[in-house]
Order: sequence, then structure tokens, then C-alpha cells
Amino acid sequence: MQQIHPDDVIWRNARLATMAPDVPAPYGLKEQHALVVRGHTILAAIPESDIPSGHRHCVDLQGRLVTPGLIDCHTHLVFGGDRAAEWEQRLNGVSYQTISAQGGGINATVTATRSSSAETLLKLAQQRLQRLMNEGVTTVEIKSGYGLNAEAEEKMLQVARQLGLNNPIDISPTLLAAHAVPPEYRQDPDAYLTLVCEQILPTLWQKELYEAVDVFCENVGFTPSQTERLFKAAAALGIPVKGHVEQLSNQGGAALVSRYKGLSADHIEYLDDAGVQAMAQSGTVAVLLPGAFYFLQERQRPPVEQLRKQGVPMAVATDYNPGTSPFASLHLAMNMACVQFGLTPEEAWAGVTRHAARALGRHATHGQLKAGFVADFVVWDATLPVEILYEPGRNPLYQRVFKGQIA
Ligand code: DI6
Ligand code: FE
Repeated sequence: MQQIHPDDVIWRNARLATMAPDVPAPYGLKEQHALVVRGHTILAAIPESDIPSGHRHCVDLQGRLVTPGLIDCHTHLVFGGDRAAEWEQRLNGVSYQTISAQGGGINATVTATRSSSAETLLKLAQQRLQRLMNEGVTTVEIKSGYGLNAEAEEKMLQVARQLGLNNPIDISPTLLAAHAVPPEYRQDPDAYLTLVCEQILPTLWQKELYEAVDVFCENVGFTPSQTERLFKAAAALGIPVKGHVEQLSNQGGAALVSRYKGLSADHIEYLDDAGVQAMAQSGTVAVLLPGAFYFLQERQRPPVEQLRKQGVPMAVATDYNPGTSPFASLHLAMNMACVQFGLTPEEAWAGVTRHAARALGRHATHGQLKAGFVADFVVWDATLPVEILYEPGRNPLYQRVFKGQIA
């Protein structure tokens, strides 16, 4: 270990749930430990008894629980309008077809997002982001996908970038131009895909507006062969890929993501054994999105037992969006992942820390309390990690630290 410097900050008298897999205790728990922070970075996790005597920069946490900052690795939190009235219509028995024909569904959000200024989108997204940060989220992925043309996709990604500049949180932006076929291309989806592959994808990549490319591979989205076209275009530029796959039906999308060494395959309720195998071989993370499963009243559960058996890392995220998962709460998503999908609380925690970090390609720096990792962490008025997901709506957060700084 490096020598402790008098200017290092020591967060002492803590229970560290490090989430480090090499610490042989549930949650990687280290009792009576201290976190030594230098600048943005964790220098070490040391036993209380190793704190140099007389060290000035100490914060006494009085035995509180400390975890890594939470990571929400799948959100759509930049969008215009809302779909509350449409949801009420649905509950009153109006069919999805009727709602769609009235311009509802995803198209309603596309229309509202296209016609909203960047300032309006920023203001709305800031409020949603605030709710995630209030729960201890320190890294969030944000997708485009409600613009569906070059200009509006760029506007969404610019808003995501601005959120990162205005807030202490880390933003990981994703291009989801292949979220749906926009109305003006309804007769020719392939022509829209050409626009995405040949124009939107390279142009916005050059502007460094996103870190990975996503797609909705589904019978109501893009076909596997269209998806592969997109992945080929991304691969040619060295852009990481991921996908919304196997949400409503089994299209073999997860295997396709895996073939392109994708970061994550998300939703995966209809994933089959071959898909699980492919993900295990490529190291692709399974991102579970129980909010959408709940809100759509789905029945088919993701194959958690198979994923576990094959050692596929499972992440948990909110999928926050106005149509299928209007829940800006990662604590709630963790609770739902346990109740609905059968994850253990420890798996849910790994799913919003180290495995979520892997889904964003940040596993070497984020999601664990470990020497060399970014000093993003949360202090909780709690003893056990399970308390944070046990009672959704009761938030025992005591203090948030982003890159070594108290928020
Ligand atoms: N899967 C979903 O559940 C959302 N997008 C996707 O690819 C739906 C988004 C919406 O309805 O606005
Ligand atoms: Fe999604």
C-alpha cells in the first residue's frame, strides 16, 4: 500500500460493503474499517487500527454503512412530455392499437421530444436525474432514442452531456437512434437504418457525444439482420455495442450482441440457453430491468438461474422511461429484482455496483471500494446493505461522495 499522506482524507469508523469479489465475506464487507481517499481516488481500505495516530483529515462515520456509489446502467431519462394520460386510457381498457393510431405510444414521446427545446429537455431531465442522485446514484447511463433523426438525436445527447457538466454525477451517454422506426420512414425501415449507419452514427461519434450504440431488436423494433447491419457499422469504427433484446420475444438478439463482444444484453426475459451460453463466452453483462416487467405486467421472467449457473454477471437498472418504466428509483428496481426475478439482495447490490460498472465498460475504476478506484461512495444510516432495498420510499442515505467530494 502507498504511504498515507497528511492531506489524505480518512473516512473512519465505517462498515465498508466493498462489493469487491476478492473479499471473502458477503458484500465484500469489512467491519471497523476506514477508507483513505486521495483527491478523486481511493488509496486504500484499511482496518481502523491502522489509521496513523494524529491524522488530521478524518471524518468519523460512527459505525455507518458505506457502499460504492450506485450505478444506473440503463435509462432513457432525457425526453419531452409524459404518457400519464395514455396510461390511464390503457387502464380504462383502450387498446394499444387505438392509442398508437391516435399518435400515442413511443411516437408521442418522439413528437414531444422533437418539439421541445434543449433547455426544456434539460430542465425536465435535471429533475429526474436529481431523484436518482438523491438515492446515491453516482454514475448514470443515458440513451438517446426519442429523436430518431440526426438533429433531435444530437439534441438529446447534447442535453445528456450538459447534465454531466452541471452535476457531480458521471454520465455515460448511449446512441439509441435504432429505438424505433420514425413515422416518416414507416414504409421503408431499411432506409432509416441506412441514415443511422451512414450518417447519425459516424457524425455523432466524431463529436464524441456517446460511448456505445444500442438497438431495440424486437418484432416491434428492428430485426436481427437490421441489428447486425448496425453492429457492423459500429464495429467498423470501434464503437462498443449493446442491445434491448429478448424483451417481448426470442429473436436471438443476445447471441448477436455477444458475437460483437457487446457490453450488455438488456431485458432478456425471453433469453434461451444458447443465448445464455453466448453471453457467458463473450463476457456480456445481463442487464435486468424489473420496472418494465412490472409496468407491462409481463409473465415471462429472465432465466436468472441459468445466468447464475453460467456465471453471467447480472446488473439491475431502472430503464427509466415514460412508456414502460416510469420509475426514477434504483432502490425500487433492486427491490423488484429480488421480489420478481428472485435475485438475492447481495446480487441486487452487485447489480447496481460492480456489474453495472462492467455494463458500462468501467469495471476497472467504478463499482467497488478498492484501492485505485474512483472515490464515489455513499454513507448510509443503516447497518445492513439489505435495508436500502427493503423499504422502497424510505431512503436511509446519509451522505454522498462524488470523486472524493461531499455533495
Ligand atoms: N423497450 C422498452 O420497454 C422501451 N423501449 C424499449 O426499447 C419503451 C420505450 C417507450 O415506450 O417509450
Ligand atoms: Fe430501455
